[in-house]
Amino acid sequence: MSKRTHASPLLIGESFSPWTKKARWALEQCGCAYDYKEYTPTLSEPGLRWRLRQCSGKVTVPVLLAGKEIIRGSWQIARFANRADSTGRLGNFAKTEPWNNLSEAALAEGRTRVVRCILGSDAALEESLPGFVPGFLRGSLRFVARNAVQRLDRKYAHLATADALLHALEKTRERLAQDDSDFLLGSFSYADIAMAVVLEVVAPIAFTNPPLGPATQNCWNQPELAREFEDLIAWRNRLAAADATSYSQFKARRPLSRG
Ligand SMILES: N[C@@H](CCC(=O)N[C@@H](CS)C(=O)NCC(=O)O)C(=O)O
Repeated sequence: MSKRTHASPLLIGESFSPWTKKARWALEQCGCAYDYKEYTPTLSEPGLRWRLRQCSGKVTVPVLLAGKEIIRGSWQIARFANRADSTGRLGNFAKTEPWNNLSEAALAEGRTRVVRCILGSDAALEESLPGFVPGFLRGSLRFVARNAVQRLDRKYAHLATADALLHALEKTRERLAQDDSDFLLGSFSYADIAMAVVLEVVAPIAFTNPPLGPATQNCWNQPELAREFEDLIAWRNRLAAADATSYSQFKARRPLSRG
């Protein structure tokens, strides 16, 4: 992460969430210093509503609080970061937008897969309880976790469309092969971030704090898709392994295979 200062904007996010990963990656690529606060679904919601002065309607993270400005969502945060960087490191956002749309659709399908997998696993439900819940209580509090995860399912399932994930991966492969380049738009841009993060719902490598339990990690992995798109996994790994195109959640995982 970039060096923190007292006046740094505050990013509120979930370290396991691909949308938070997109926002952090974008901010760091642009050299924007930020403080980070982890959001716990359901438990952190009242605090977030208070910060946003929003008592009704949906709230989601990531959110960036920059002075009096509230920047909601990974796309707007990335635009904010790109504006703050005189070199426009993240590229032309008009050209990037179709890639971000593909990424959003793929991640929506990916999230619904993960959420449904957690709902089908007692172990993953127990792992999703907050860290302060002692082990011996987890089984009996599973119903609390199930209610919270069902709530997330209801909140987001309408965004998921079948095959959006497959479609996004195929388009990425096609484009990378076309130009025989590691960058979707010729040089590193937010399009690469948006599509590389899609692989975090197929074979995640970003460091997550608090760490995910083994049953939950299992739900974030799609071994069949990972096998089918191992060329894209290798591409994402190359971006993550190179200083010029990486960010803190990848660097924390090093050494990372370049293959
Ligand atoms: N389009 C938004 C999507 C953000 C989003 O879907 N956030 C989810 C991540 S799973 C969230 O806030 N979940 C926690 C909750 O709804 O309580 C973005 O780009 O940031």
